Amino acid sequence: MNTSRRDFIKISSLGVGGAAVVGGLMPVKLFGKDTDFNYDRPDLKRLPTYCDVCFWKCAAWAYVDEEGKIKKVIGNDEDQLSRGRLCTRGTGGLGLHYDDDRLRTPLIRVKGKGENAEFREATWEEATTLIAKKMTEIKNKYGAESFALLKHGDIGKHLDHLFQAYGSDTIAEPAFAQCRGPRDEGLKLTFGESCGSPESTDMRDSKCLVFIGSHIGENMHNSQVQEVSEAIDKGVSIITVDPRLSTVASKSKFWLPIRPATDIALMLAWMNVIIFEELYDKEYVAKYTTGLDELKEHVRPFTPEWAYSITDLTPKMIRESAYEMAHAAPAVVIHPGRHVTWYGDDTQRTRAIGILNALLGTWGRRGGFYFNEKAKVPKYPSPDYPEPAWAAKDLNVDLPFAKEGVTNRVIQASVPGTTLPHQVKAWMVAATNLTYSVPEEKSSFLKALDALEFLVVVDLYNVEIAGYADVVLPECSYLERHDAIRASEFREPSIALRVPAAQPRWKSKPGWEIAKLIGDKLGLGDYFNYKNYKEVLEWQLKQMGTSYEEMLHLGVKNLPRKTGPLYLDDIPDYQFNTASGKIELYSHELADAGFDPMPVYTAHPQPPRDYFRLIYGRAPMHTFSKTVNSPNLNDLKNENNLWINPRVAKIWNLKSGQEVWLKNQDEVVSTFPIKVRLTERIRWDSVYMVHGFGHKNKKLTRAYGKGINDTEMVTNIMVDPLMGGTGMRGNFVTILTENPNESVES
Ligand SMILES: Nc1nc2c(c(=O)[nH]1)N[C@H]1C(S)=C(S)[C@@H](COP(=O)(O)OP(=O)(O)OC[C@H]3O[C@@H](n4cnc5c(=O)[nH]c(N)nc54)[C@H](O)[C@@H]3O)O[C@H]1N2
Ligand SMILES: Nc1nc2c(c(=O)[nH]1)N[C@H]1C(S)=C(S)[C@@H](COP(=O)(O)OP(=O)(O)OC[C@H]3O[C@@H](n4cnc5c(=O)[nH]c(N)nc54)[C@H](O)[C@@H]3O)O[C@H]1N2
Ligand code: SF4
Ligand SMILES: [Mo]
Repeated sequence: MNTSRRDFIKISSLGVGGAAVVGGLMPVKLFGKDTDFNYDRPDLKRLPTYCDVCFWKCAAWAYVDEEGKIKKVIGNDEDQLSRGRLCTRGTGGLGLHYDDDRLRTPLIRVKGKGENAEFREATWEEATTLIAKKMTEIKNKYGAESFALLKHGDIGKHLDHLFQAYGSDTIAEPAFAQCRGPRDEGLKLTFGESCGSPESTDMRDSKCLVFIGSHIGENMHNSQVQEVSEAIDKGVSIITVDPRLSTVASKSKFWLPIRPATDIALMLAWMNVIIFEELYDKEYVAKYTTGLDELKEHVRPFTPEWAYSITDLTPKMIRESAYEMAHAAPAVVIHPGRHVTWYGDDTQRTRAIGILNALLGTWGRRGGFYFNEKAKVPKYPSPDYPEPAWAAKDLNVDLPFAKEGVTNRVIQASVPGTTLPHQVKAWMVAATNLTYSVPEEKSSFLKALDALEFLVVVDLYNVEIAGYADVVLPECSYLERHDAIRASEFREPSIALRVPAAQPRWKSKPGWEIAKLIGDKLGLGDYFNYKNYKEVLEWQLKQMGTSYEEMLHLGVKNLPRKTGPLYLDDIPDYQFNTASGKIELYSHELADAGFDPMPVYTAHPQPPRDYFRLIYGRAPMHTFSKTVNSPNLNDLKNENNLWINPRVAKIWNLKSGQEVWLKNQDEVVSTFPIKVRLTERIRWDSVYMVHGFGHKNKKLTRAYGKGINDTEMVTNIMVDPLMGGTGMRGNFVTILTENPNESVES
């Protein structure tokens, strides 16, 4: 297929901004004349940072002029994660610094809750004194464990430290149960380890790439997009399984427009073809895996013909795509995805992906998956943490494979009279917009919010969740703060430094200082034995054989590997970290816990008449709900659209650009309308929108009322019984052409 890297990048932008993948070329005016930026200007200072617009954490340089104004952020050439280029969001990340809609001072709620809340401004002294007082009260009354931390992002590390010093390990983040949890647990069950973040996919050297849902190119995880581009240049063949012609599907040799929720059936059929046509890597399978005989018997009935009526994919297509990957093996990546909480059997779907990779011998092979490595950053000296009586993990009763805190369990434990073994009484919510990121389970979320004795929100913006907070604290943007050393796992270990490129705007403060202020007030000063975070960084960098000064010049430092080779072939007698020491095609661990030892296809409900499955994903220029209000990125896309197949539009008499409202299977109606986008690129049984829009808070002046928040429509949650992931794609919506909210209001 005649695709070039430039085409991929161009299309990856869906029209705008994609060129920024190749660094700083954003085709919009960032700040006046600076689009023709001259980095050698003598009046500019260059300061190291790593991007915080998403969790890839690309190392970058911030350019600051003599007046202290940040003019530009660009990728650090030495960084494996950015390779000198930031994605559109990273380039536009300056908007998080310059957005005047940001929180400016600490706030204390005086009246009302939620959308009607009223706040007054407070000093840091007053706000942190109140927080420390409440934390002490709650600890005395119920134990520190009943104060939960729900967090995401870089501030998480600082607050983890605060909470553990205080005595609470009731900590959870949406990145587990709403995102990568099923993948990580599914891969661990199979290979004894996960693929990590950044994922250890050796895509630059792959001959075949298989994307199951994973929509690289819209999902803009930087080095992955660049490696896929590189592989395309080298003639990789791509297989994409997606009910929607995603960006990467449009660059694929095979686009398999699967009926949503049937992926496991396809994978079983692929296994059937690969095993019975003897296309698997016999030597690898014999040497490194266990359970082939059981797997062979298990998949015997699951022929492509069997899968046809389930998946809507022809046997020919299933066979040919299986041949394609088998012929390229082992230089194949069947990508395990990242946001995988779809249908509640997601850990098992990831197991199926793992097993396919194992059959093709890709794990630990060039062009497949390499063994990654992370730098060890020494812990700054502080006393041991007290041992909490219980932790978030103890709320994961009946979830034997939930190895991290599960957000929904913390929420359920906060509802009065919870059936869970412990009751949560207060939350600190930091850098996560829970009303957007965690779907509600039978409205337990609102019940919990109502019952909490105390809620602190630490955010950049006055986001929806802040309306329920007793105290709101403004963190400054990543461009205004020191942070922990970045030690991302990759082909080589590396460290990267973030220093402030500007002063915190208004009265906002960095996360480390917020943690320290509260810690000091709680009498935990020994845990925060430094004046500022620079001291911590200086100490840590010195231990690592470098220095703060050196890192100011380098920004990022790649270190030699210590854990051995990248690939299996160079390691004699490799033992996997599973009970058997091998890759477990058949999992005794699962069988012993009463679960299917090999993935099984279960039929999930399909949309009833006049309803469509709601599916969602990413736009290349936004990160979730957090960049929608950011000036530059909002310029690129300020609302989401509803993708609808033209055949459906004809029957429903819908026009392109028309505003519609949605109603879901539980009669939940969208707050705002969304504009129709007619496109053949989506199946007729599904509608699609980008996550993160439809903000309800009027203080977000650019984002308010623009489009629909998909989470609002996600009221049916399919919980993964292995690890508590909240499957969000079992929701069906019908389309309303008249404003359903008008009559209620008038
Ligand atoms: N620009 C940008 N990039 C991001 C992010 C961002 O916010 N913005 N967020 C980052 C984060 S944290 C994550 S976790 C990742 C998420 O990105 P991915 O892991 O790539 O997310 P998915 O949920 O797999 O991708 C959504 C795709 O799944 C398809 N899909 C829907 N239902 C089905 C189905 O039943 N079967 C199949 N096969 N496909 C289906 C949709 O059509 C859509 O194309 O993106 C990361 N990258
Ligand atoms: N319906 C639905 N739900 C989803 C998803 C989906 O696609 N659809 N995606 C899921 C996935 S993959 C993930 S990873 C999660 C992500 O879930 P979240 O991490 O909750 O994502 P956001 O909604 O972007 O919330 C980030 C919050 O951090 C704030 N923020 C931004 N910068 C800073 C800062 O420097 N400091 C502080 N303190 N705050 C800051 C933002 O204002 C925002 O409130 O959501 C999950 N939930
Ligand atoms: S992928 Fe983009 S948004 Fe994410 S850290 Fe890198 S440059 Fe920033
Ligand atoms: Mo995620």
